[in-house]
Amino acid sequence: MGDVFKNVSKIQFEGKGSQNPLAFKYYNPTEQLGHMTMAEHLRYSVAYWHTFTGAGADPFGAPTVFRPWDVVSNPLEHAKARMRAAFEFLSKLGVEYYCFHDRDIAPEGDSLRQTNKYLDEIVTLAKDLMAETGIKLLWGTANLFSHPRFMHGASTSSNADVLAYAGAQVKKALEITKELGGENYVFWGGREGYETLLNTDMSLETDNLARFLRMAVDYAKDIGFTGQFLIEPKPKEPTKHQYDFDVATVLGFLKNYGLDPYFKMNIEANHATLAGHTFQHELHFARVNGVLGSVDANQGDMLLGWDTDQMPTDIYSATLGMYEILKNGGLHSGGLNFDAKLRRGSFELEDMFYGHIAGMDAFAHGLKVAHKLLETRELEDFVSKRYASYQSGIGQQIIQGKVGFKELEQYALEHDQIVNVSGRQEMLEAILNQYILTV
Ligand code: XLS
Ligand code: NI
Ligand code: NI
Repeated sequence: MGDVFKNVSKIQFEGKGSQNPLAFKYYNPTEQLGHMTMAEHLRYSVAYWHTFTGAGADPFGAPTVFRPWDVVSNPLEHAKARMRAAFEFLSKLGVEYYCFHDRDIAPEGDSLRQTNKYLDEIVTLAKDLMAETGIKLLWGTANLFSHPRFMHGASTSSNADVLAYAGAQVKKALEITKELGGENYVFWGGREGYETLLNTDMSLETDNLARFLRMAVDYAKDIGFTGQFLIEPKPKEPTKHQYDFDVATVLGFLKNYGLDPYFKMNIEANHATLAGHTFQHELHFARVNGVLGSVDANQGDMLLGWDTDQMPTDIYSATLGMYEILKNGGLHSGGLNFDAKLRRGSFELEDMFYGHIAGMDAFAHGLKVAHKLLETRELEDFVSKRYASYQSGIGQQIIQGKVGFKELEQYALEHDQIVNVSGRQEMLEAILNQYILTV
């Protein structure tokens, strides 16, 4: 392991009253909530790309971050030094999982063969460090968007050679994810979309996307990879229109191609808001359709129209997110992956801790509130009462499929003096605030 974070010792839980910025105020990993500990509920994960590989560059300026491991100039040695530091950071933060793209952890060589060799060497190191620290791989994925070869897409490229290259890359990424005991494998289609329909065969592209996913399912079977496949919806950026727009779009796509039994969703809060939804909406829609798999925990900025990937500090959104997750019976093999980066000006080493502690405390607080809400059933009881008309009489007959328009007409002619009751939105919002403020 590395010794880069010399000034920071293992982050401890100090509780609500603590003023120490390097301590948890709400996240107490061993605290029991229901039949699970906080750590078991939350399954936190750090995103390798933002926290270890990202360096603060943006379209207007150079990187602002220079980490201690960046003094190493040989690309493979650099990747190793970074990985040792990564495991030191994860251990000190007390997070049990991490996630990576193939190209975050190892450099590209001059050929695919060379690149795969680099990857193998890094995977050997990762295996050792994982055994030493007990840290696990939540999910692996392949970066099919950064290299210029993916300018027209990866599995949806107009160039068949690119689709073949992407297939080779996912094959390798699946193998290393399996080797490292990864619990899931994610597809986020960074370049899988289009810029203009004037040059696009959408029908061929979406068919190819489905063919590609089918190949992944088949190959996982071949090698005995039993992790959960996840798709991460996003409506735009980098392409103008991403094929995986939101959970509803992806679910329709999967069903259309008969792929729905093999995939669940990895829901990112910032992607939800870019699609014009709330984080809770995406989680809820996925949950009621049985496809809530994992979460990329971050937040956007309501005033900006792109994926700002900020640390999730909004306790309101975290609370409603945890409410959906608890109602889902947890995330099972998924987790809460901080797909979030520090602001460009937060370039010092300590900021890595401050950012993650803020996110971990926000979701731990959210978990406690959501747990309490579900214990008292205050919101749930309200909702079931609101729909009580479907438990007897005509409502029950509708649900049982016993009536058609003729029977509905007959009923309505006899019951045309409709009585409605209030939806009580403001009262419910006040109740929610009360729970948030008293935990
Ligand atoms: C980008 C995505 C990406 C995925 C993994 O917007 O969030 O980081 O999580 O490829
Ligand atoms: Ni993401
Ligand atoms: Ni994102």
